[in-house]
Amino acid sequence: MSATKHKVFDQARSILDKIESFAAQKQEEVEQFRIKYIGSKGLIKELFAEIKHIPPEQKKDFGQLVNRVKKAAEEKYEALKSNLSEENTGSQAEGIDLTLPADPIPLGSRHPIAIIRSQIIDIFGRIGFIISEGPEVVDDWHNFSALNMPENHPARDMQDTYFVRKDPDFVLRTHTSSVQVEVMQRQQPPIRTISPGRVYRNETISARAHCQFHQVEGLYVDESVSFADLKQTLYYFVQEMFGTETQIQFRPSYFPFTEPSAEMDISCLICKGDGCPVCKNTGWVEILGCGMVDPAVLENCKIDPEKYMGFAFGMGIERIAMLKYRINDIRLFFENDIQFLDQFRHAL
Ligand code: 2U9
Repeated sequence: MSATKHKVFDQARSILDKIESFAAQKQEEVEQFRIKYIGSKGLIKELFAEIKHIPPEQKKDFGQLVNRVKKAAEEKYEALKSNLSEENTGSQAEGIDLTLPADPIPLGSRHPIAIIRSQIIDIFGRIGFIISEGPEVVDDWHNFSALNMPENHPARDMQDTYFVRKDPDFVLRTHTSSVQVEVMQRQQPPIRTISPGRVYRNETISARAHCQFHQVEGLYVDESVSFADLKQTLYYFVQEMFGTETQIQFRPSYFPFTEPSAEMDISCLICKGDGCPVCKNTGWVEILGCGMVDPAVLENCKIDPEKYMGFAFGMGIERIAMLKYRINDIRLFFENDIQFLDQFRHAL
């Protein structure tokens, strides 16, 4: 093989290597590649021009090599072009106005139950109540027995309670009192705590009732706690939650875990007491239940009822939210309808 043959064959191979290892960051570099190799005055054109100087017996080999170089250059060029247009960089990107504002990312908003829950926690927090939380699956004793609901009590009825496991019984808590039972077991008075949380009851779902809802229960146990303390605490809550014009009234009631027990109404927010469909023309709307903790409950939780007494109350967060935001169907809270939820974007 002649020296000349070596030289042009080597040149062609070296060009092939360079083509294969070529990489481009910018569109201009791709264009430079095209001009250098594929263009009408490019290196591949020069290689083809060399063919006529190659001895006839080597023409076939050289021709095949040059065709390989040409094919490699064309393939590389196509690959470089599509890579860069995918990455959208270089001069092509210069056609894009990078100062344009980005598409807005839709932000979520707080759920009305979360908003009201925070407000309630805040209001009671200002007078020294701390938050207690606990599990949603609890044993029979924490949900019922400790709270003066012995085995055949109607509140334990299968209709109302979701059983998770039988014997020993575990249930989805029907109220957050189970959390406060645990607090009392752990800690001696003074106790001043609220327990917000989700509860479950086997109810037929309708505009007014759901099988899951949220409660806040409060508990205050100390050496000298009276019904007057309970009334004053709840009056403060109502003033903060519904405004200073709001009136309250108590009606006697019955709960197994409190004695005496009461339900508390507030003057109707809609008609201010004149009478309307929301208050069924009574001028009053019930918002919570309350009472003095039954001494038997204190005793069950190893707190001396001779030394200590307490008050407790419980309210449904959905009920408070429905009154505040004038919502007439409890199911809306659980449907995650964006149009419904979006209305509370500016609520807090
Ligand atoms: C302990 C002892 C007593 C909490 C109380 C109520 C009255 C009450 C209802 C309001 C609407 C439940 O969400 S609702 O359906 N609750 O009427 N709850 S007294 O009493 C307690 C709590 C804990 C240890």
